[in-house]
Amino acid sequence: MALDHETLTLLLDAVRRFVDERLIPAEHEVAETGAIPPAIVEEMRELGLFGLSIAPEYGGLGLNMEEEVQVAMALGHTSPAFRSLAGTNIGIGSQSIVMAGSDEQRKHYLPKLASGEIIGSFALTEPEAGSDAMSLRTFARRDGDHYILNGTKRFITNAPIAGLFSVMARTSQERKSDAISCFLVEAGTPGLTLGKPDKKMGQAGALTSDVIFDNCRVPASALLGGQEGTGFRTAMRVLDKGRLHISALCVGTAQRLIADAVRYAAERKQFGKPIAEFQLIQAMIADSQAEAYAARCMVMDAARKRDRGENTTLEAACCKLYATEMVGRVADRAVQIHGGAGYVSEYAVERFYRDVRLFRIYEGTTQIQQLVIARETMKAHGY
Ligand code: COS
Repeated sequence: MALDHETLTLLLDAVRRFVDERLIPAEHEVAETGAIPPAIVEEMRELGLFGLSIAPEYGGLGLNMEEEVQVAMALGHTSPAFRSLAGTNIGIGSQSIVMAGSDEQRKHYLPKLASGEIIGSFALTEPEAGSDAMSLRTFARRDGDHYILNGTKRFITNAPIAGLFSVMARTSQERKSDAISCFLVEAGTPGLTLGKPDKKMGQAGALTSDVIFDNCRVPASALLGGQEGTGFRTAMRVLDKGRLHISALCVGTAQRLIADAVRYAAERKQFGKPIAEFQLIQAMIADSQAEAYAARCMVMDAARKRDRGENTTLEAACCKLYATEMVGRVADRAVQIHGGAGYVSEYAVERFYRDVRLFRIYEGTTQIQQLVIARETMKAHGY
């Protein structure tokens, strides 16, 4: 459902104001403490950020993709930790249920995810199954009216604070997509434990950990959509959408980094004038701006195509590949423009440089995007 123009403008203005007035001033504290202040979490709930992509009948804002990516771009202007908190409820932690849940599962979980009352988490990756998602080993054995889950999930975003996990597990040993099912497992279920929060290179305040299933018994009603064998394809569809959202986030972060770099270049004087007046600095600003604009155009185009109901597997992979690599280059140039100051933590560019490194890895590495793009392109040419 598309919002009317005025409502969308009001929403985007409110998010941009919230980012400028509340989130940017709290970035340093979040980086130092690794935690988002509870008052900010509450304000994020009130703004509706947890329910952006969930339909109004379940209490969400029901944004279409073109609208959602614009909000993601706005959120990209600040530390990714803030977006990450709501990000799983907007994306990978709720969309399995939106796309493939039963009516009952939707009615039960979506309102709580939309309001932010619970955090949703997506448990696909395992110690031995990263890019090769289909090789996952977590097994769900049917036992009467229950399933018993065993296995370990790794690097699971928001696991330490999640109330609900969408868990991809095998219901058969064969290597085929039909062998993988999705289960909705609530935190606190006996047999589900968490590892220690991971120590990461960046994105302090965004939490990840292992999720361990040791004879974890769940009712058969926890099977997503009540159907075995649809988990892998659902996970791929969820990731198609998630990759567009991450690409939008990268556009926003690039815009922030460009703004920081321009401000610094205007203030910093060398050889008797602001370094912004030197053409070699201007070249870095120009390349960053052109690339951020290209990524923005790609994301908006792909989002509109998705809203028309067309398949965007190819476009989402193109966006993820280009936008995440782009923001890596932009962050690198922003540090370069800051010179020595860019290498110390007094300036945000140092933190962003580490934060953005993750974008090229999670929700499918750059190399997986290349693989998907090549496959889809060859398919389109009848290969
Ligand atoms: N949408 C819907 N269905 C899809 C799909 C998509 N985007 N991509 C694949 N599928 C379906 C295929 O159509 C196929 O269905 P059938 O078995 O009915 O024919 C099935 O899923 C298996 O697909 P495929 O043969 O392409 O599987 P592969 O094992 O070759 O893996 C990749 C495909 C590499 C693309 C997949 O493993 C992947 O995306 N890996 C990265 C995982 C990832 O992003 N991890 C990040 C962690 S989550 S934050």
